[in-house]
Amino acid sequence: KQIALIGAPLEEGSGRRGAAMGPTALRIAGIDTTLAELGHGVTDEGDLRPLPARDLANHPRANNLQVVAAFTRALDAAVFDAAEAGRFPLVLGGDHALSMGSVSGMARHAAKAGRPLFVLWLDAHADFNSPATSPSGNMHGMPVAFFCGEAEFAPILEKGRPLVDPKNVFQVGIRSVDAREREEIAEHGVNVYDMRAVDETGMAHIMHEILGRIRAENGLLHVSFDVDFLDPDLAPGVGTTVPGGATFREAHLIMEMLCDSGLVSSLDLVELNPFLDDRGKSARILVELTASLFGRRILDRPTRSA
Ligand code: DIR
Ligand code: MN
Ligand code: MN
Ligand code: MN
Repeated sequence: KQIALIGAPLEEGSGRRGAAMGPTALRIAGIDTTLAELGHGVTDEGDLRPLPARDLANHPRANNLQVVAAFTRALDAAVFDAAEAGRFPLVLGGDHALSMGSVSGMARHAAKAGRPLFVLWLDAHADFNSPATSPSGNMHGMPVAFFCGEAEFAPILEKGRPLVDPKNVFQVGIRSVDAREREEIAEHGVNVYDMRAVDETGMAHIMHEILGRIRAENGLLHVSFDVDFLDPDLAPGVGTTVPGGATFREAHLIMEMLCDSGLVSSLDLVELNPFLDDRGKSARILVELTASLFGRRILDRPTRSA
């Protein structure tokens, strides 16, 4: 594959400092060399540094809207351009508000190709708040509502942009959902596999179900990986840890099955906060998991189809 690394040092969506150091930590942990060693062509496009979107009014219930909007626009363009050029956009975050831009860029790319876009959301949180429902006002809790067309609270991207059908969103690992958010995800038909579902049915079964549906509909798949999907013992370098997260094996199996499926067209690595990390541990785990998504194997074995 030809992979475009796109740095998005956004932290203003998260309500605390530190996530802006994420792209640097992922580079220091060797994201570029690791992917190159697997035989991929890797181009590092560096970090986006957009100026705040002064054309937008700030919003009392959407903190730092101008900065988040600027990154959304810059990523929408950078991810779309990379995908159109036949490259795999890999976004180095940055907080999860950046997915407003990366997913929107992929939604435009998919619409142009006449294929549906699916999103696999690996997270402790559903991120389906809007300014009206959010208890915090932090925009990293709003990206799914944004790219599904719910949080149309500001003209961040042009009207009529391609949206993602909430029924094409699969959330895995969820274990912290706000009250109004819970009603919203049910109302809109988001496919949620919370940690209880992972415990009861197992990751392999869940992934077969998800990948089977995407393959049947000839979809493109965007994967958005929030560090807090993982258990905090494994990955402490994130601002919003929630106990009871995915184990290394559960996360690794997802990556191996995604790799075998050949369906993944883009990836975000988000919410890494190196300031809170334990000697680069979380950054290194993200690089390991990404390597598995891009073809690193334990042993060669016959591929089971989804
Ligand atoms: C909470 C926390 N649901 C909020 N969200 C996230 O502020 O909306 N934490 N995404 O990582
Ligand atoms: Mn998130
Ligand atoms: Mn989260
Ligand atoms: Mn709604």
